[in-house]
This record gives sequence, structure tokens and C-alpha cells, in this order.
Amino acid sequence: MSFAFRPARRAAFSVFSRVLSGGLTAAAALALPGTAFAAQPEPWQMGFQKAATPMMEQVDEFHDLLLILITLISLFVLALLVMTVVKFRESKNPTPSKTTHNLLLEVVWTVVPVLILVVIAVPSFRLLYYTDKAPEPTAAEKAAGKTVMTVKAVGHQWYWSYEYSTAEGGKLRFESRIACRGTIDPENRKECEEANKSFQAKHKRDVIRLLDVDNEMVLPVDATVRVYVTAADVIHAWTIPASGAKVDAVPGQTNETWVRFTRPGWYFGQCSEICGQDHAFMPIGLRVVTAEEYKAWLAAAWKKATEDSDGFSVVREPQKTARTGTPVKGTPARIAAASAQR
Ligand SMILES: [Cu+2]
Repeated sequence: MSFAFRPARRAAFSVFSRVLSGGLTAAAALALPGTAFAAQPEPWQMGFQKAATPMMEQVDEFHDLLLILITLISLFVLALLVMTVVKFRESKNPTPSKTTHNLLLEVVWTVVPVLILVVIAVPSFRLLYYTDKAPEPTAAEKAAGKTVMTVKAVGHQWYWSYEYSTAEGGKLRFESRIACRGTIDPENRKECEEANKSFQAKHKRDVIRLLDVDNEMVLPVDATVRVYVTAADVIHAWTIPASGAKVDAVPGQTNETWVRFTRPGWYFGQCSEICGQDHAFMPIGLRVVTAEEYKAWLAAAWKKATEDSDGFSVVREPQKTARTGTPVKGTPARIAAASAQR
């Protein structure tokens, strides 16, 4: 999808976006030495984070269209106001007109705003439908073996958990909690420092306070990923600004969005629904890697899951127990424990 204003927009915004993206890249390089790209909020940031998915590129374009429209409308209204104040001031216009109706004027000021709304509504609805469902792979992509990957994100008070479908006969589940953000308690401080040191050793960079997590979500670059979002307790919202995806995580309901990251790097978001006292401390950390790196990560994560370690576990399909017939969900250990109790 491309809007008709695109060439004009390019001219008007190229300088602005170049300054912005230049600033972002420089700041990202400072924050994350050795990392290609990181999407996170920056001090004095003026615009959106740099788009990393086709969806966010379209959000940017729609935003720019609206910016042009509201600027033109504001300038027009300002011009009318100035004209009225100057031309119809008391000294210049001592006997005001008593006109109350003007058919042509009334038709114009009704029809023109309607047309403006239509101009906004068409790309708006197109974008809404585009963000709603992951596009099915084209014939060429299917021939190349490309499919739509599915990941489930579950909001909890106050962390996220992710479930990946695997070919191993079970789902990979892991918990993603905020990396230690500092503490004044001397006992916990030691633990915190150690956790952050092992983070540094693993990722070759410092922890970004309030945005980094212990177990980040990992996705392959250029893969279409359908993200199912739900919650286990109260309403949360899963979002990564650079991807354009933002969807409510509602208990008992599964919402859907999708992402396709066009370049590797780190991407960060935060729960965007006021969900309780630690709402600010359940960030979303995502690392986008090459297909090979993803395979290696998945194999290592699956190994950890089968060992039930480090917050990683395997979710089997619900199994029915012989006595009660009630399905039991959870890790192999939990299913075995529940079966033993019955
Ligand atoms: Cu939340």
C-alpha cells in the first residue's frame, strides 16, 4: 500500500527523518557497543522509533499524511481568524452585517470536512486491516518454504511469558522478567550485580535499565510472525513501538497481531495497559537474529525447557487423566504431579 502523497511526503520529511534516524543510530551505538541496531526511547526523541517492520513503515506514512492535513487545516483556520480580526475590526467595520444564513457557505463547510474525513478514513481502515492478520505467504514464498510462524505472548502481573510452537511435540514456554534494575538491599544487590554481570558476558553489552529482560523473546529476521496475545490475570498490552504492533492482552481472550522485522537487532517495548503496582516493570525485550542464529537459540532453549530450568519449560497438549477426565495443562512435572494426586 502506498499513499498518493508519498513523493511530497518524502521531500518534506526526508531531512527530518534523516536527522532523527542519524541521532537514533548514534545513540544506539553509544548504548550498545558491538550491536548493529537497538530500538529504544532516546533522550529528546522527537518522532517515532525508526520503523523496523512493513507495518510500522505504513504507520509512519499514515502519521505523515495526518500531519500534513492537520497543518493545512490549522493554517487555514488561523488565516480565517486573522482575516476576521483585521478586516472586521470595529474601526474599519462600524456597522456589522446581520447576515445569519448563507446556503453555499453552509454546504461547503459541511461537505469539505466530510471529504477530509473520507481522505483520512480510507488509508486508516486499510492500515487497520493490514495490522489485523499476518499476510499468508505468496506462491513464491511458499515455494521457497516460507511459512507463518506463531508465537504466543501472555501477560502476567508483572512479567511476560512466551510460547513457541515447535516440531518436537510440545510448546516451548519461557518467562521473561525485567533484568535487575538496582536495589538498596545489600543482600539482593549482590545477586543483582551477578545477574547483570552474566547478562553482560552473554550479550556483550550493559543492561539497559527498565527495558532489558532476563530471557528475551527471539525471532528470526524477515520471518512473518503471527503473535497471539492474551493475559493470565488482568489486562496488559503487548507492544514494540519499532514494529508498530500494539495489542491488548485480555484474560480469557486471544488477540492477534503480526510482525516481520527487516533487520536484526534489539527491540524494546513496555506493557501499555495500567495493570497494577509493577506495571512499569514488565518490559518486552526482543532480539531479532539471522535464521541460523535463531535455530541455534531454539535448540538451546528447547534443551533448557526439557530440563525445566532457567524459567524455560515444555507445554504439552492438555492430557486427560483416567479418573476425572479433566485436562491438565502445564509442564511435564506439573502434569505428573496432578496425575499422581488424583
Ligand atoms: Cu501489564
